[in-house]
Amino acid sequence: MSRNKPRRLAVLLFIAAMALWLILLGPVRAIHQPTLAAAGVAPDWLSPGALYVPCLTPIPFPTAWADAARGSGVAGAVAPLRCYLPVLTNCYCPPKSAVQDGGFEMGAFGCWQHGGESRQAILDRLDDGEPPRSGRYCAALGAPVSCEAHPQAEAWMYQDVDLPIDARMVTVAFTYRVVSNDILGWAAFSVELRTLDNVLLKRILTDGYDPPDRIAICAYDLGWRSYNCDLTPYAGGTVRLWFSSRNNWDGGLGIWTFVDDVSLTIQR
Ligand SMILES: [Ca+2]
Repeated sequence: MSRNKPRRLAVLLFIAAMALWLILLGPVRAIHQPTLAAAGVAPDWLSPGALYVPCLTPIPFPTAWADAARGSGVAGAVAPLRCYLPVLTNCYCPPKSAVQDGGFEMGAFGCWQHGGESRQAILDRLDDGEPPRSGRYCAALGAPVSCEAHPQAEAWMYQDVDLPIDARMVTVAFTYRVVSNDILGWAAFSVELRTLDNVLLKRILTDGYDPPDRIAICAYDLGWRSYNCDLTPYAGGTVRLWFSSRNNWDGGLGIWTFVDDVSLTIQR
């Protein structure tokens, strides 16, 4: 019995050391999200929606894998990267003075928060089979529905951004494509500027099918549209860019909207 004690202790110490290694060292990875967004490629260990907590930041780290992802083949380059400790739940993306993956080219919502009763998805083909506005992917808020009465429903997404106080001009720009069974008022695509508590600061855009005769047409496709808006008065704050596609009332006929190329231009 007494001879087994040291062995048991050694096994326990070994298990404890392995557990410590798994908890503290195993999950640590180096990642630079803007680099990923530019490359449009995420390494296979990066789980969309995972929470990445910044640790030693910034630290020098070889970027050979990032260069390989971009296809440049340049190895050995060194750049300051952030070190993140992945844990299990939602995405942690500190607000930046830029929209992170505004083209949705990571193929996942990533830094975009999203929700609602209607579909939220990142698609490489629109529901009619056409490609996104640019690149390989775009976001879809809502899904095609039959041209009949539906309950009130919404799909939304947002990203928080920092608007630097020394900005001389701040502009947000995006493209969107509304397909609506109903007329504006009953159904709409909306973009808003909000506080981080979701208090409305500015209605950036409300759009939908708005014919003079006010007669709805099933699955009316408004095509890709571009829009930009001056946000300079809000420089110096952290704000929320909120996108929503909404069947406004019970009995509405439905709407779905594609979004791509969301960007923030800051002039100093
Ligand atoms: Ca895109």
